Amino acid sequence: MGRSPALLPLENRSVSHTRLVSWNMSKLLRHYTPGRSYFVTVVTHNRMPLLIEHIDLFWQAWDIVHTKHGLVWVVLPDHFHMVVDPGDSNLSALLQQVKMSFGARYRKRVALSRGRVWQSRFWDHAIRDENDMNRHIDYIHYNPVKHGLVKDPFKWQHSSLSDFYQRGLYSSDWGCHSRPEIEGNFGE
Ligand code: NI
Repeated sequence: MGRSPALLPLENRSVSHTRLVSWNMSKLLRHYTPGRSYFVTVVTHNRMPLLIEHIDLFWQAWDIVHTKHGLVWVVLPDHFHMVVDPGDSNLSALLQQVKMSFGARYRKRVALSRGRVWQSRFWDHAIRDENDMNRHIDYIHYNPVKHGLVKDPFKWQHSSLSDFYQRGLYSSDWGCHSRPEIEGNFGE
């Protein structure tokens, strides 16, 4: 049974998402260098579920510090997973900037003068090869189902799955009927 993927309205996409749509897989792989791309998991302080409600601030924080490297991503209420190529930056410093930028915007919006927004530590894993990359891409796209937020991964708007679907990299019923077998530690 055919159906269209759940696409974000264009105005809800940040600059970096819009650019991602036009990338094809060969370009994705050209940007990906073994040992230079990292899977990261970053969690909010006390797992406060604030990211989706303030998703605009989240992408503003990314756009300010990093314009092109969020290749694969999912944002959940209390954490995010992403494949990041930090380029010439240091991964920890980059994530610290994103966390601080979001934190400042969030506190301003909710009129908090102080308070932690993020867990201080984050999980990172250097992508080893193409298989490892694919495993992490699937893990990211299946994550909203894993966390019980949706039954169909295409129903979760806050991931790069629809971009990958548009590029012909997933079938429209991927993850709906069977659970992808994805082993490993992902910093959940
Ligand atoms: Ni997760």
